[in-house]
Amino acid sequence: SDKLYLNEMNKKLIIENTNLKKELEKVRHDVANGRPLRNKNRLNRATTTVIKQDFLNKVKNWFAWDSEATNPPSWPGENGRAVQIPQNLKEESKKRFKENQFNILASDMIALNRTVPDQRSYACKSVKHDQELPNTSIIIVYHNEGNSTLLRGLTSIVRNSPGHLLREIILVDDASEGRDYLHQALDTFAKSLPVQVKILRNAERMGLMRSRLRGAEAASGATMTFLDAHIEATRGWLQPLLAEVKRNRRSVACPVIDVISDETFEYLTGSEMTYGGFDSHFVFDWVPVPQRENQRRQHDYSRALRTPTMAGGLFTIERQFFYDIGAYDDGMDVWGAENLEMSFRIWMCGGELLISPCSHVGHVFRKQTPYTFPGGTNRIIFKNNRRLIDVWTDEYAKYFHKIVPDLNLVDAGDLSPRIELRKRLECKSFKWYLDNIYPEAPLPKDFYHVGSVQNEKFNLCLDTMNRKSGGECGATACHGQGGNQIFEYSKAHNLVSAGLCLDSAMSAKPVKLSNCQAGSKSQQWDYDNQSEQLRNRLTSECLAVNQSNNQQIVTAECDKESTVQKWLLKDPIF
Ligand code: UD2
Ligand code: MN
Repeated sequence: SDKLYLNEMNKKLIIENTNLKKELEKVRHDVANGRPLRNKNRLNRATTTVIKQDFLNKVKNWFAWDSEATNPPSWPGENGRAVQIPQNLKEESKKRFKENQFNILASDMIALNRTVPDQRSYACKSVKHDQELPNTSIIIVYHNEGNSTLLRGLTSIVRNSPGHLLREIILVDDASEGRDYLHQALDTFAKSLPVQVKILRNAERMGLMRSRLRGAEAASGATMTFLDAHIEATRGWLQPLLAEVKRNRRSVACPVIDVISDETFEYLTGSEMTYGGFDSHFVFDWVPVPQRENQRRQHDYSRALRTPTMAGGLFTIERQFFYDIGAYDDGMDVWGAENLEMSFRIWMCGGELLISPCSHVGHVFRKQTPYTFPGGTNRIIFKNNRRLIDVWTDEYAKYFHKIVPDLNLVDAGDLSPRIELRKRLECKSFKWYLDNIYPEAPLPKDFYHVGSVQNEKFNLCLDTMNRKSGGECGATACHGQGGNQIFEYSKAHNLVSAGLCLDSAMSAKPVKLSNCQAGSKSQQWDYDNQSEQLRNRLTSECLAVNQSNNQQIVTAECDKESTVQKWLLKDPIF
């Protein structure tokens, strides 16, 4: 029976090269020489001593999907721990980082079925889920994905999901290049899983949006769950997502996204106190969950958050509702903007977007994308953003085009199908979305003026110079192109640009850009129409061009005659 067992394992083994075959021969030899392998632990032990680490990894994979199997806690990465790269492999791991923009060597050292601590908070432990949940088709698209990350993701899904809820797993290979392991070896691995796996392979690069559309067409589950290809699902992750969709078929549910370190693959619990928003330049951002939302859910931290936006990669949606609400914009390419597009669409057209705090999935966050953007990164990202902005943001579209003038350099393609969709679904306005779903959005809402702030005499305009919080505000020749010269003069008397407030805590000093703080006097300015001065409420001094350094903005004792203190609010956008 040991031999049978070994044969059985042998069948499942993915043999990629003859070296591994030789190693397997060694194990066979050991068996023949009276070193029986009675069970899988025994096999693990035998293999640990007999064979090389890479072969051991293959052996581990045979059992990976078996949720009963656990690994010795000393194995690399177990219990979500960080992996230590041995000194002699450090060089190589650095060199190979760019293949995936994460440390694939660290990932390779971790068992496919590594344990990760249960991520659910105390509040979640007492939640009883409906036994009859809709099933789901998992859809994962990838272009040039790492091997062990993809396989560990699949393994974690199978191990942590009740089998009857997994209708199937659909993989869409978006024209990966080279990477032999994504072919026959992946097919073999997929067959070994106790769930149906369909692998679709794009003949040409379709980008993540159209790849997901292709995956969705092949799905047959009641719901669809989209995931990135470098994730780890954790205990109990699936049921809360399905429960939200069952409660309301127009709900789209995201898990909390935990962080898998791109360097060490340490598993770090994601925050349940942040949810999805966007920054002043309309890029997805995590933002703190406001008090109003915690009050709405009556401080029950097991209840879903109504999130303004989603990160984009991980969510469950009813299959029919996905189409009802407009699927994806198939005019978007490669990467970017589809997450906000879908978020706005869901809220504005009658759905709801949620984060289930009781569902946790880890994701390897990368600092850069490892893959190419055919046709140029900027062109693609600006195009996708135009398709988002021009269709969904009404009067704010003009504002975005002003603060990101490069948007006007690209052709957005034919928008009419999406505009048509918005009409057909009778979606609400973007203003409604801002007022009701995301009142904290870093966009001008209650203002006297949005445009440039100009000193006519010197032809200088306030300019953030693209500086971050803490940097000095500057002034440059008025160019009328918008961008960093767009300032909001708000009803709260703040001068705001790129989400930062003009701040003058000390008299006669350069004026800074700081994070806006409601009520902070150093950030409040009174505009006098007559004298055209901007007077700071803390110092009572006036905003002035620094005469010895034209690029700099200072405050000075107010003097109605002084030409450096005269400011006009010009070029209104709204
Ligand atoms: C985030 C989302 C991602 C997507 C993106 C915006 C999470 C965790 N991830 O970026 O899902 O919404 O924001 O567009 O929320 N891919 C292809 N073909 C391509 C390019 C990418 O199949 O041409 C795959 C890629 O291999 C990966 C997935 O699409 O599996 C997402 O790409 P990513 O991981 O580079 O995006 P990420 O996590 O930075
Ligand atoms: Mn990703």
